[in-house]
Amino acid sequence: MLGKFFKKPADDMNGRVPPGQTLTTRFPVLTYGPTQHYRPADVVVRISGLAQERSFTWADLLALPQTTLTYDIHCVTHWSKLETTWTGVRATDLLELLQLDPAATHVMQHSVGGYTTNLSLEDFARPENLLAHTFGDQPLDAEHGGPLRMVVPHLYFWKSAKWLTGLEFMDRDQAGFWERNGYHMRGDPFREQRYDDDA
Ligand SMILES: Nc1nc2c(c(=O)[nH]1)N[C@H]1C(S)=C(S)[C@@H](COP(=O)(O)O)O[C@H]1N2
Ligand SMILES: [Mo]
Repeated sequence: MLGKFFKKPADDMNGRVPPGQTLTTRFPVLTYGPTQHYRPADVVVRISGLAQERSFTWADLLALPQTTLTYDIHCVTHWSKLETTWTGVRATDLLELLQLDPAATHVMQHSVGGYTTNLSLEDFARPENLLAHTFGDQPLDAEHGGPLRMVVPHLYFWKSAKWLTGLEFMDRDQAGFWERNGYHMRGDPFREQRYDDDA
């Protein structure tokens, strides 16, 4: 089933490629349901739950420091893509502007269309995580979550919500869309945490 675009890595590149993954040079689209279409003017990231409520518009986000980072991404459907370059606002830069309730330990990402996915605060607050609007040197395509998506590269890619609309802070871990449907609560690709019964 390995087609033209997928190749098994010759080796794991000294641990760079997680177990059970094959490399692709394409950029597959993985969406449950339709691609959502919304415009930059409609982008609002709403902060809710155990944090002082506030909203970030497109202009607000672009006024924050912008960071460009290159890293590998890993989808639970067994493809990995090396060296993807993204630009956006670091999750840690956003967090500095928020007033979190000290009880907050987890965060739920919300998307246009109702997709959700959960993270621990520790997994969210990593300096490589971006609220990204640019892929390579182009505005992020709608099918990949543009105008704005999360990119959380150390976890399987379902943990990176496309068409981000909200971050809800919580005092316990709650399952998002795929997590309710059998996926792992954390999703570390290097531990192959694909399904909820994986260690
Ligand atoms: N809103 C939303 N975000 C989503 C998804 C989705 O269906 N809806 N799919 C997730 C999954 S399973 C993956 S692998 C990645 C795919 O991102 P891509 O389509 O840019 O490759 O987005 C994640 N974020
Ligand atoms: Mo996925």
